[in-house]
Amino acid sequence: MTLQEELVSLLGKDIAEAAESEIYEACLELVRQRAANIPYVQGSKKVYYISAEFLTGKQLGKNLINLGLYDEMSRILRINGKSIDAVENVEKEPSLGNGGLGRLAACFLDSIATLNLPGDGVGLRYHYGLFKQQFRDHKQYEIPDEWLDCGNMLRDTGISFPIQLAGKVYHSRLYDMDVIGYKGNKNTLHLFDLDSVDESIVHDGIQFDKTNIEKNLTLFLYPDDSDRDGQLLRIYQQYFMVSNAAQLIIKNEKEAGHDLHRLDQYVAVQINDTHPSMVIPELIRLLMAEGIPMKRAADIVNNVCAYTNHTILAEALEKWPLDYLAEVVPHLLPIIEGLDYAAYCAFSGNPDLMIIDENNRVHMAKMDMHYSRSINGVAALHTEILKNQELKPFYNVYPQRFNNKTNGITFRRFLMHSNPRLTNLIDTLIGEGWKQDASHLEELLRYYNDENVLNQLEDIKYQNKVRLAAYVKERENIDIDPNSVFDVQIKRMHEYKRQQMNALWIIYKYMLIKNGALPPRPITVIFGGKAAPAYKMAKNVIHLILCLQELINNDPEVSKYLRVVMISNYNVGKAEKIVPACDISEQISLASKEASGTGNMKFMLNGAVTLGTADGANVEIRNLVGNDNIYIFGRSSDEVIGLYNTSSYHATDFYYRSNSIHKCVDFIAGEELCAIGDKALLSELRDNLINKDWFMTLLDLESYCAAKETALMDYENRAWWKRKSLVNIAKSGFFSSDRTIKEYNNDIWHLR
Ligand code: 26Q
Repeated sequence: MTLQEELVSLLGKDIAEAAESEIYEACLELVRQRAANIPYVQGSKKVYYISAEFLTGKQLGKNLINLGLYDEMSRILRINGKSIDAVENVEKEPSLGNGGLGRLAACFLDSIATLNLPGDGVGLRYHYGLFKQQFRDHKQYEIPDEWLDCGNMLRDTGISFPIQLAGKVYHSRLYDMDVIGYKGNKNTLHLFDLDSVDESIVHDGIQFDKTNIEKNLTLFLYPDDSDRDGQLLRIYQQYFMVSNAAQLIIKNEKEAGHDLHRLDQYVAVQINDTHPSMVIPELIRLLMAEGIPMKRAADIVNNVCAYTNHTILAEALEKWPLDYLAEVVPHLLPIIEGLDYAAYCAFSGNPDLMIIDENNRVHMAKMDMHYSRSINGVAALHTEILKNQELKPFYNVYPQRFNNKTNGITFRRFLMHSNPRLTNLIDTLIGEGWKQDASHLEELLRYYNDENVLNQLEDIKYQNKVRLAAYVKERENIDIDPNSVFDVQIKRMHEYKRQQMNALWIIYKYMLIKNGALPPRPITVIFGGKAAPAYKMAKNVIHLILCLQELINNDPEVSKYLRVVMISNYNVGKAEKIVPACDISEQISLASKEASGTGNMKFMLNGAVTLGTADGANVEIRNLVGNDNIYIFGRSSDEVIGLYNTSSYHATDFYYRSNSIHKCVDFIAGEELCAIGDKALLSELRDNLINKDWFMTLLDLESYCAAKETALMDYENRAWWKRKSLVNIAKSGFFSSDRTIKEYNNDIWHLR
């Protein structure tokens, strides 16, 4: 049967007569059938990637690409008057992650399968993923994200484990999703759930009874944990996840007839930040239940586990009160205390190295570092900061455990799927080898002086901008001009990422235009991002941006030169539409605070030029493309760390020293914006910038404005800019997650 015949047979009617939703279901079934014929990756050792988040994005398009069916399917639909985009749109996006960490886990699963390595993901089947974001009155509102109620790729396995929570036994249910590699075999993403979870307890947006564990355990991704009940629920979720993971591992190993004393020969466990850290005591507990003494069990687990750190922000390093753990997981307490006592004996009670601190809080990262064979950061600079600052006491005692694994992204989704035009051009220029070995992209440098190729690149960027402009018109009802410069900042809203600095630049530009200093070409500043529901300052920044959008786009004088768009409900699918259309990629975090960033890599791969600080993976981008092909500004991470250590940054100094900064900051709570927005919120934001500014916005503001001006001027030298764009694409191969995963395997997992 041809693909067309298969599809028609599954549909039971002609394609032209079928609705998109019917075609979607038929495609889903076709993928299921094809996947069923693909063998699982085989090998004698397997990695379990345990993560509270897997931000997979929509599955259909990616699976069709990896099965090699996408182009043919797209053609068949087109000749029948249908568009594959519309069919893919039927699928709801599983938003089972917040941002970078969750998306990284999804890219890693894609690469593990593509490289034919045995490796499964283990996580939770949240009924609601990250909330959906709506804007009303220039503010963010949160509503539940229902994703399970339409065809999805999960399969009920019938597998269940008993899980002890607060002395009561619950029975889990395991759902599996195929992870199909690109031209490769398949692995599995295991997501655990509880049958009794009840969606009807949700009310008023995303509120629910946080104490009813039976009904709420897997209801939401990361419920608000600003109060005690929220924190307890997080511990419940985390333990539920890791106990299931540990039981799955032991079950598989016993079925394979492996000797549990040699678990490290058969299994590697990667702990994705501290959220799955309790897998360490849980595995020890299960090994003890198999008759292995505690000390021996701890040694075994120590050789199995590896820990990845994704942040140096203190508030994200989990420390749970011992009595919370005593309430939720009393059976783990003797083990955690035993591990702490072992650390006490080994390191003469050095408080820096203790798992339980003097306030009886359990430091999850410290437990990870004592009981993992590998500790890694996610970009070169980040790993250096871990070794020399944040985790220094541990580096001193376990130097050989520390290593760097610079993040990566899957090019199958963030180029082949999201940017078909550029994909085709690359294929015709250098062949298809880059799809499995991204370092081949460097061959594009041959075309550095090829006028014709450079013009094609420019034309593709323009087409992608037209596509985005149409989408923005349709979804947000805002007109943007594809001939303007697209300057883009899309990522979670957080003070350290400094969207507020970009907003201050907009104010600065607005005032210049008002004073007759007109830019050579219009500029469109595009934002997208969600703020955590309880994070006030991040919500205030959204408010500011939405007020600026209203003010500027409706000002006939200014809107000819400057427009602002905040795209609502930013998610993976929207990233795929926005990234290929970007000219300038905003990566402006305060140096030292962004562990790596992965959006920066997606933009680079799609030919955008980075405007950023020397932070995270930006540093590595600069080393690859050279200073001519990136705009780096602002204080270095060493300088920033110095300022924190000596408490010598005072925002007021900068506010009073510069008239221009003064005026921009005051504009936030000035007449124009307060006529549109909420004076209290805007004033709070302004006052915070002057009196606190914990992430040093005003410190870098002037050098940011200068660097952005240079970038905008350079953009006018079209021949130059096109070459910058080409170099960025050509040098991006390093950031393929295939490269990252090869490094994890060579240095940590040693899968066979
Ligand atoms: C912790 C405690 C309590 C509640 C929530 C959390 C929590 C939740 C999510 C802490 C951290 C996260 C997510 C972190 C994250 O996404 N980090 C990003 O990871 C990326 C992949 O390594 C990096 O590229 C980013 O730099 C980093 O910010």
